[in-house]
Amino acid sequence: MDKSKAVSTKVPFIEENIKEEMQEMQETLMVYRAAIKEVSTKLDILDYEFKVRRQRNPIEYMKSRVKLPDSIMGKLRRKGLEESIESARKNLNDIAGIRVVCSFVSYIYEIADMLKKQDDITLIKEKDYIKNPKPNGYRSLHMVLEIPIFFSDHVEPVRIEVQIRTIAMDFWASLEHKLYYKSGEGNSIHIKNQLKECADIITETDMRMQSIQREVEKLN
Ligand code: 0O2
Repeated sequence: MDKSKAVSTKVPFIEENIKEEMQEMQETLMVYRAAIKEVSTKLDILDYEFKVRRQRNPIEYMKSRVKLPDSIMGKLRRKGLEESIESARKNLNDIAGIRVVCSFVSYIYEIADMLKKQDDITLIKEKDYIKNPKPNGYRSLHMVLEIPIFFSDHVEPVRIEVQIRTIAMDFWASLEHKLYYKSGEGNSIHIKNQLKECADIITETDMRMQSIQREVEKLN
């Protein structure tokens, strides 16, 4: 058999496959990046409206990300689901994510309610880890929203996870994520207890800050 011929037919086929997969990945990223832009703009407008009408900015800062392919595949594996782009789009709610960091706890609920009221947004799922904190002390309001994205030839409903928390909650979650969250089992009870103690102190501080804010508002 002429080996050079066998190679020359196989390589273009593999290249074609890789090209197709890369194109699919690019299109998936495009869809989720568009959803992030859309929801971030909504949040920016709400923050701006607060500033103009009520002279305060409820949002301190926002962070957004599209989940990395490794992390997507890891999550599908942990959930026992098929590891493919199609399965990720069907089964995962947090490929696109926005974290909204607010000054006070009351602002979290105000921002969440204003988003949920918008006609083009559908609330798919909500987890209130502020009213019901996780046993490790994690607090945050999570919402999975679905929003239509208008492309040149079709409209696509896209899910995005919005996590809303205070500066204090974000401080704790960011450090806990680095120290503990994903390494999990290997950590001792002593470390767990210390992190939980810090979460309790932070909750107490958030509550005091909220009551100071109410006092200041009354004075004004
Ligand atoms: P990463 O790296 O931050 O993206 P479900 O959507 O219901 O199938 P899921 O995704 O576990 O299940 O939902 P949940 O409970 O709403 O948590 C999703 C995200 O919240 C996590 O994403 C973290 O960002 C954050 N989170 C949840 N629990 C903790 C915690 O104990 N500590 C910290 N620091 N963050 C937490 P990922 O994909 O796990 O990770």
